[in-house]
Amino acid sequence: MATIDLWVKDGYLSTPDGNSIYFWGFSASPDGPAQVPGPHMVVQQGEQVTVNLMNTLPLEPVSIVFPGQWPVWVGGRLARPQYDPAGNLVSFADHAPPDRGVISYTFTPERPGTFLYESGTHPHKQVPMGLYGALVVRPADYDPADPARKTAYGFGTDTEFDREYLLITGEIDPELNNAVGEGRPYLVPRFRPRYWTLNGRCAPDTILPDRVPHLPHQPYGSMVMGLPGEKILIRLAGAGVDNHPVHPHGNHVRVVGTDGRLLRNDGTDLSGRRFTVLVGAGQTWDLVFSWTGLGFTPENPIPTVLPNRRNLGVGDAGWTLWSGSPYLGQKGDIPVAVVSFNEFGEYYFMLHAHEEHKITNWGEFPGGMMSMIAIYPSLSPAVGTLP
Ligand SMILES: [Cu+2]
Repeated sequence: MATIDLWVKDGYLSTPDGNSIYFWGFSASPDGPAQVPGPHMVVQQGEQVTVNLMNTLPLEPVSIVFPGQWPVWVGGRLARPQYDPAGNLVSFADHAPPDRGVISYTFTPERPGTFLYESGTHPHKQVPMGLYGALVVRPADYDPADPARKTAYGFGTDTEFDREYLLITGEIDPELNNAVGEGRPYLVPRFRPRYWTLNGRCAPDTILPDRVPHLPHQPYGSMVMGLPGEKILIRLAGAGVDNHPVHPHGNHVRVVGTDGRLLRNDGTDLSGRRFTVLVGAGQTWDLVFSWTGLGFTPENPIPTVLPNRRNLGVGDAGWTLWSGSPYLGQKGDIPVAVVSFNEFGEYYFMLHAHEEHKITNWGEFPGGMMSMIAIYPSLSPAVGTLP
């Protein structure tokens, strides 16, 4: 049995343009900071999960809904919607009352996959305020020590992976956050994001490591790092209200699952390669990606065919992330007027929302929903490991 304790708190998010935005988030401990997204929940198929929620907000009840999980129990009965005395729907599930109220949910995940969890109380306000996170359900036969059983969907499902990343999309309209923080009304139809986030961060903060000290409320980075030929599992989850075309620049991914369902119909493999994956609001996608270097193999590491320069992180001074060499692991000549910023010949490809107004921070490029896929000549085995 897994037990997960979450505290609802407030705090201030940091954006790369210097803004500081009031938010609500889940915290993994009574003394720790609220965070966006909430702590990753990583659980086992068939194992009972209890989530205890403690709500420190002074005025708002808060609940959690677990899309894709059923039944969810509260105190020995099914979780059920909550209404105020006037009969208005307040929550889609039993909630923790404001000012240190508590609630416990219990469920047993039947299927492996990637799922969201989020507030079911005033969700038009509480979810954009930051009360969301992701639930990863490991298949029952998951064994990270056995390559055939280190999978997203179980032995024999062709979803083996070497490293895995969880990228959760979201949007921030600071007007909403400010209004909530100041107790002012806010018209939801006027929702107009100024920031678009991956794991609660805007580019270029997205490429920083996990748990950098200056981003206490945004602990998860979203740079996808791997070695040539490795199978890299990217779990995408759309926690916001908008749809985002996520584009792993210059690379195809194989889509193997969606909404916690393996893309397979009996014996028929329904997985397929895509250049851009549209992450719908509330959807999840599981992608397996391998960078093969257009001919790279460990036996024949050089020369690779040079990736198209338009697909690499090459740009104005300050935005070149490429040594100019086709030889992974070495540095070479670079195009005239660009500067090398990589450390040991690695390749960087952008991973970004292909609606390009979303790769800005309040109108300024670069920013927003953008990260990098980095292919290194060597990398620690600990990189790309979820708890
Ligand atoms: Cu692109």
